[in-house]
Amino acid sequence: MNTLSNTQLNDEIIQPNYNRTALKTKIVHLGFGAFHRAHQALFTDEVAQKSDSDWGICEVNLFGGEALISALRQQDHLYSVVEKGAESTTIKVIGAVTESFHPASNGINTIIEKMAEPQVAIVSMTITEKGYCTDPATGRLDKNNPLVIADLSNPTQPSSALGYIVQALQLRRERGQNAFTVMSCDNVQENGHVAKAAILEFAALLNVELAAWIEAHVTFPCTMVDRIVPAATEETLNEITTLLGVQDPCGIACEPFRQWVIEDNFVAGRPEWNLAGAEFVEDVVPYEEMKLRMLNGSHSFLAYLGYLGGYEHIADTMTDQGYRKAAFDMMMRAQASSLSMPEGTDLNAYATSLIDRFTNPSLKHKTWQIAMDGSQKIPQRMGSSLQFHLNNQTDFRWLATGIAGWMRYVSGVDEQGQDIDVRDPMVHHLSDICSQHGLNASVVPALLSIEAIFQTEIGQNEQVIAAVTLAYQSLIDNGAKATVAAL
Ligand code: NAI
Ligand code: CS2
Repeated sequence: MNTLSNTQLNDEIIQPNYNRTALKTKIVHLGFGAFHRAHQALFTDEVAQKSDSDWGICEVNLFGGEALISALRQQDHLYSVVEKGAESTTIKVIGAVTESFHPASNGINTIIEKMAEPQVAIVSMTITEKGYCTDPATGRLDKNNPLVIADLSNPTQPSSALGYIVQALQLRRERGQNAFTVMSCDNVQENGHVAKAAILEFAALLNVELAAWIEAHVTFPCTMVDRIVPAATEETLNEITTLLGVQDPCGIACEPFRQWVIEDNFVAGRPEWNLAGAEFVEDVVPYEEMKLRMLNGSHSFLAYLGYLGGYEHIADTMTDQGYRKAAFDMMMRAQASSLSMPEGTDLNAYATSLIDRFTNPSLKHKTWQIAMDGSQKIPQRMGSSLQFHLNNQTDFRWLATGIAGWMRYVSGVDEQGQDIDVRDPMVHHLSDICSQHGLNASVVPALLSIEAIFQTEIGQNEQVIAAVTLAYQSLIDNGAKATVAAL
């Protein structure tokens, strides 16, 4: 069978120019999803292209993605990334992956033993917001999470990322080895701090001495990650086949832009990701907040209100002047105003560049995809800035409309009366509440009372209840397009 690894590719395709057999598995990455393929793995590949780096990655999918791991193995762990700008396209073959595993095909122990190998210096993650098993409103471990309950009662056979990491660290401690760095690359506010708190709390419930060892030996750098990487579609995979001349089931398309800001705090070394454009800084938190509020906050706003308005993709919403203007105002008036950035940061230029990126017609980024897991996303994308506006008594109507859009969306019925396929770890709870109220504004205080999503200072605040109710009523009476245009 012709695969990426046994096919002679066209010279115009950027391919590994280094000796792949010299790479060592020094990173184990949990979450071989769309994003990691086009971000961390690509940066690591580029470092190997530009230096004598020996940093290789072992890819693991803990949930789903078994077929992807199997396909990756069949092509010698090579895969392609297509960068699609508005006018030009570049294709690269990534060579930085050395191994890959899935618990269903390789067993849990194989993965934990890999993480415990002494040369493994970093365990990194893109496991989605829900992978941290935390309460989204507070970022603390959710002890009622079924994965946490199961892993605490059977810690040597874990299923959650936390369980795997703690078990691997337990083995390393037992064997007198050094620790590894745990690096979160998820869109989670203060992702390193959240990972640290969840892992320490989880470990302490098993063994306080282990928790103390982890606290003393492991670091959890925060990172700000950015690149728009929509889920692969049949269309993008066909396009990749045409460009490569061979099928690549692991191929992924993304935008040309990429950014990675990393707190330089690694216990056992790290690749020189700066050679590929990453920035190492002392404090990432302001950059994370900027990106989460301005990019992701307006993305969620466009996802809920765009889907309701009949727009399938983010780029489609940008063709509607009402949405385009509202997204810019959301960025500048609701979000930028809530940030404290290092001197010299030009938030107006950042917002303008985000609108350009959202407009890229080559990227088919579905509003439905971004609308997923809203219970985990809304608190960090809109909650903190909402609190800022309450404290300062400033205008937060864009945030209220975004939250109302989410509430209208999770009702599960669109403006034409068609079902919406709502994906969310809290979907049952949300749909119970929505079905009690129907499409009635009384659902607003009921949803705002979910403390896992809205801290009481927000959820019980009369101004918030009134503003979200007003926006929700407008969505019912006038629909999403008119509500957004009236902002
Ligand atoms: P994806 O759906 O392609 O992959 C999701 C990955 O998460 C899979 O590897 C899956 O195995 C893993 N996963 C899901 N639930 C899990 C759980 N409970 N525990 C452990 N692993 C779990 O999604 P994609 O696009 O790769 O995004 C993943 C995350 O990367 C996002 O949630 C976000 O935090 C971050 N990210 C994504 C960007 C994008 O544009 N796609 C850009 C910036 C960050
Ligand atoms: C999106 C992000 O799916 C979502 O929720 O908002 O994945 C977004 O594409 C990235 O954060 C861009 O860096």
